[in-house]
Amino acid sequence: MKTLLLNEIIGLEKILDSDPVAITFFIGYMAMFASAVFFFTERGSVDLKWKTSLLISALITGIAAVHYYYMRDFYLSTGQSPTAFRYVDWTLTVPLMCVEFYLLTRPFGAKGGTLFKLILASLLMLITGYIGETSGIENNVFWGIISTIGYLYIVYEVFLGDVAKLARGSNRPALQKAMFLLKIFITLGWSIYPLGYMVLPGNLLSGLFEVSSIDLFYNLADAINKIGFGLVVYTVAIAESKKTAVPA
Ligand SMILES: *C/C=C(C)/C=C/C=C(C)/C=C/C1=C(C)CCCC1(C)C
Repeated sequence: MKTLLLNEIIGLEKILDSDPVAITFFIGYMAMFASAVFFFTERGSVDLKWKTSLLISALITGIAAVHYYYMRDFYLSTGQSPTAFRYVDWTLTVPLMCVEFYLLTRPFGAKGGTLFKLILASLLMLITGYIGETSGIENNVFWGIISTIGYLYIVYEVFLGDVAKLARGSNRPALQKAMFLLKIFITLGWSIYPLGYMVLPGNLLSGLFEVSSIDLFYNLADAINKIGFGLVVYTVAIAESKKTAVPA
């Protein structure tokens, strides 16, 4: 029993030494976990109306941490991409990121309908992306294109649609700065995902990297987007809370 455990640990060490993808699963897990604890405890430093936003950030990184825990094990024991875990994670966390946009612009008149459209678009993006990753090489590009339509709709909403209009009309510098940064996350940060998808066999960039490196793209993108997004929300929450604080 004891030697079995030791052998397992030594095996694990070897994998970690030689496999950068495995390392990013470990780092991703720890980083998500630490961020969740951070956002959750920092709820105490902001005004009441910002507490929900920080709670959502904590949920996004917390849900990701749990999935990274399982994805890491799955990858270590099979050497395969944990596609199902990945998409369950995204299906929970991407709509929550839409909720963050809604909460940021709600004081300036955001409507539930806008949130609904964002969530619908993200579900279209993720469900078709999952089909594309699992339904075989021939269908890979087709489903990728459908998924990209959902993605582009979200980009449109944030740059030109209701979300953009409300943020522009708000005359809150902190909010406008946050919206500017979130736009960068949505365009540059989120574009890492379709890039990773395109290295799958049969897709536009296939052969450029090893297939397993799709997880390298996804793990990097998750860390940037989930933690970075949360930090932007945190920054605006702190800035806006100071403004309204009553000196004792
Ligand atoms: C925390 C997780 C996030 C922010 C995940 C975002 C995922 C995407 C933006 C995925 C996009 C995809 C495409 C635009 C086309 C190919 C398939 C996907 C699902 C990888």
